[in-house]
Amino acid sequence: MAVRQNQANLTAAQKRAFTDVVLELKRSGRYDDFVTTHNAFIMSDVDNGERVGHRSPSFLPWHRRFLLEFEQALQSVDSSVMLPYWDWTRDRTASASLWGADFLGGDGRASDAQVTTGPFAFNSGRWAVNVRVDSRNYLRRQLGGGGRPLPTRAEVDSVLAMPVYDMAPWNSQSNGFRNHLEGWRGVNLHNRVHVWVGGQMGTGVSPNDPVFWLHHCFIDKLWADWQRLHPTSPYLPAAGTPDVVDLRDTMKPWNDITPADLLDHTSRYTYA
Ligand SMILES: [Cu+2]
Repeated sequence: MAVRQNQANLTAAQKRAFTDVVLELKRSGRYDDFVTTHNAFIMSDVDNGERVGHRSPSFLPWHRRFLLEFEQALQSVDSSVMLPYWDWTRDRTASASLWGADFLGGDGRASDAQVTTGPFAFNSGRWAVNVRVDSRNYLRRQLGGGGRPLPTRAEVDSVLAMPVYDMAPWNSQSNGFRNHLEGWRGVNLHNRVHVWVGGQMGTGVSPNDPVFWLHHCFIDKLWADWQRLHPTSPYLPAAGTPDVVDLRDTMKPWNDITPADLLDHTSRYTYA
């Protein structure tokens, strides 16, 4: 069975396999297609108009499908590779093994935030930032530079305790689980982690940093955890909502999959 593991438990060989496959997708050009797609949705998802990937109920199923597509791309290169997740409530400092030179590389340097260690450092010659919002073509990070620390387990648990999936107006103003997990309201989980990493992770082209996938894999796991805690709480809204993906509406850009198709992840993968 396909199991997504905590990144902290990966063997050296598993880390190597993951980074090698990510680098191969980058070399072939497929990686940057994912960055382009994510940025297009960040730019077009708006609170008072059509919204699909972010600031809306479909934030969670949209990213679940996006991660599945990326994971399938990884597996087309090496069928043994699964996405790992980063539990940032536990591995919450710049000295975590996640940021080792044998995995994602470390913090950016002081002068220009450029990552200079690990396989994704610009000076490795294999990781140029091509889909970008300014002229800087090197991966940047400023771990912890945003001021606030990473969310705590108690903050995560306070959000997991919320029994209603989402609420009108189904955007960044909403109460309910989805918007608290996404972070526009309340203690702020997902958004705060993007800011904590800094660099490209704080922008619409955030998938330029491979940690994007590990962060969203943990967000996806938290959705699964929430479902187990609230087995009778449905995805909302059910039907007839303008500009918003209802339970059985198809989602762009795929147009062949609905939130209802994605509620149960267990046929595709499980979490260790
Ligand atoms: Cu994100």
